[in-house]
Amino acid sequence: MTALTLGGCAYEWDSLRPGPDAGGATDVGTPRDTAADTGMMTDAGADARVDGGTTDTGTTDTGTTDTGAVDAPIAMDVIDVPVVIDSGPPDTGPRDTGPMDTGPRDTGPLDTGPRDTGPMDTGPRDTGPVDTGPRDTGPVDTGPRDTGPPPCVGPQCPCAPTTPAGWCAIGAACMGGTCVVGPTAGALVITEIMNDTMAVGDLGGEWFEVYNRVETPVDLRGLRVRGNGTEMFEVTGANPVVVAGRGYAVLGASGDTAMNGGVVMTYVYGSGAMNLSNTSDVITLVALDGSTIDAVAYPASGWPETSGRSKSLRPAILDASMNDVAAAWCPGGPSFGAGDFGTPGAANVCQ
Ligand SMILES: [Ca+2]
Ligand SMILES: [Ca+2]
Ligand SMILES: [Ca+2]
Repeated sequence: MTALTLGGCAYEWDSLRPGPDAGGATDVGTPRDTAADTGMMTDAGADARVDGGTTDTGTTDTGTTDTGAVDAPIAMDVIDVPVVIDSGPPDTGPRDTGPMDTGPRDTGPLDTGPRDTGPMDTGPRDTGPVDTGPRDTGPVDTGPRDTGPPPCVGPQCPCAPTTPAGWCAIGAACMGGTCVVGPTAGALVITEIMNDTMAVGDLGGEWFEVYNRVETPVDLRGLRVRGNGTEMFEVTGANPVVVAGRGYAVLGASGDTAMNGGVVMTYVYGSGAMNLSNTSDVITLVALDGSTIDAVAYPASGWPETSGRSKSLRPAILDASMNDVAAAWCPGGPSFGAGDFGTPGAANVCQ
């Protein structure tokens, strides 16, 4: 038995070791020495060492060196959660109450489903309390006032020939949704002239007809029309004066059907602006740039001239150059309105 002397007191060596040691031949302390305690000068073994890892699941320490495996640190699992962001335009329907909708826009009359994510609402008009999206395209708007862009009007408007909101300037054609500037010469053709009425007075009954040769509707505003002498008027107005593609427009002295023989005018220039002589006269259509779109000059003789019948360009001839000669014209019919003859606003008929 080994003794240690401290401060004059003698202690038994084994009583200072960690854990109880019986001091006998066998070490029964905790942790237990694995080597036999000889109870002599030294304890050949050593108490278990502490592993450097977080948890030791390896083999039991047996000696002075820990030869067991060290547990790998536990890595924290991070689970990615995808976040879906609605990147579509504002919802133009009533406030949605459902979950996220990734399908196309609703087209029904009432939107009670999930939020729209499509690009454009082409269904019926909104009926909800607040409309902040693009302008409705449906036929009837029963909801509050739209706050989207107003419908396009005027010659510079983006064209859309299938809707009434799209037209181009005279001579321009709509290609791929864009008005492509074209030559104005010949873009409109003077096709019919009612210069000598019978059923109604000339003052309110005169009119002439023009044909739009292109498929794109045109806005006539800005068009100037010259007669003989100093006669001239310009087509103006707050609203577009539209001629359908491949369609006819009638410009007349009066918009009163009781005075004009029963013609629905596209544009009324007023009898003070221009008169159409019963003998010889000229009508010239002038574009914004001053160039001539079409002109027709009829002389006092040689051209069809019958009181109560229009001068009608033969229906197979819809050309601004070919309408310069007498042979291209014929007396018009059938009777319309109050009883004069012609086809205001429609394809010509020779009678
Ligand atoms: Ca006349
Ligand atoms: Ca001509
Ligand atoms: Ca006609």
